[in-house]
Amino acid sequence: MIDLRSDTVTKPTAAMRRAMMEAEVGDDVYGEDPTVNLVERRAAEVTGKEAALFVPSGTMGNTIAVKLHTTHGQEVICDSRSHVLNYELGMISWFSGCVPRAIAAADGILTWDQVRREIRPLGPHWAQTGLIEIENTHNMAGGTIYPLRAIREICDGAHELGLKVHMDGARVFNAAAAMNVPVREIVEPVDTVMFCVSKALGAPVGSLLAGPADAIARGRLYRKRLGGGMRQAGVLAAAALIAIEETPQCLANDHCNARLLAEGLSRIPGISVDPAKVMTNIVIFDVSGTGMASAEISACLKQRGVLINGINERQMRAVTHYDVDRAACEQALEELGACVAR
Ligand code: TLP
Repeated sequence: MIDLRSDTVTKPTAAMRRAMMEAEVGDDVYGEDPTVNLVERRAAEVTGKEAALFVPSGTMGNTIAVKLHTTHGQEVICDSRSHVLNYELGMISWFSGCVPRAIAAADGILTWDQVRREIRPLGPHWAQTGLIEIENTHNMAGGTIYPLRAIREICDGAHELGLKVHMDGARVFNAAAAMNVPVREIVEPVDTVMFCVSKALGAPVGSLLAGPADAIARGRLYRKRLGGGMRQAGVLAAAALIAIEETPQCLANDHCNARLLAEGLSRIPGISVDPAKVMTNIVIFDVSGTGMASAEISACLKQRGVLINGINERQMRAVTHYDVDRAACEQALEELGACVAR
């Protein structure tokens, strides 16, 4: 199967499997797992933050971040297609008791001007703004990247008003590879950042939440409350370390393959996508011109050995990663062409 459903499907590399086998471990709830401690230190270093927390998933990392920065009954400003709003089972409300204040941003990229207009004080009718959340790269907008200036402006504006900014940087390493700047430079202005090692970086499990030491110490308690005390998690942290050190160099290749896919897709009648907008490893394309629903196309592709999911009736998402090479992308295009031509 050529699996383009997500970069979450990547299998651990041989180096990761070796490191997992040889990992030194201890009970991380006691803070005694040396490999977890190492990955947390390394994550703090690469993000330029004081401390980091190893969590089982991106969802848990975002959930803890929202909880750290807000109190019950506040609003969280985010983009209308953001992962925190649409794909985390309402955790903003369920765990933190907050209401999302969604802004429909072009390409998923918020600007300070848009954010500024939605900030509310506590009033007779309003819930106070508690946090601003930005997603970089933006998944459902097609792996789009925040310009450094936009991040800086949002953070400067927010900080002046005493507000915090959390970055869902599940794929911030993809942004760094595409922009050719270090991750720490991208995340420098934000208060906290979550990044996933389990996506394009290829580790089997895990994400890291980085930020100020006192916030991360409080986050550790929320992680335990959420059932995220993982004990001998060094076996996972070992793979995470390899993911952080070794995979970033390979991401440019995934981005080339995504561009190749987008260019091929744009030549298939009935499919529309702008290849120039594909900056990283995610391609969102519109199939409405084919007269087929995305579910029909998915089903046809599956029979032909290709997995690509719809994100709604008209749009589909293909995500490149190290387990799908250029030839496989070309094959996927051929099968897609055949499906829609029927
Ligand atoms: N994204 C998954 C699905 O949940 C959609 C995917 O296949 O892309 N932030 C962003 C931007 C994400 O894309 C994801 C996962 C998460 C957070 C959550 O990470 P996990 O799945 O580890 O909870």
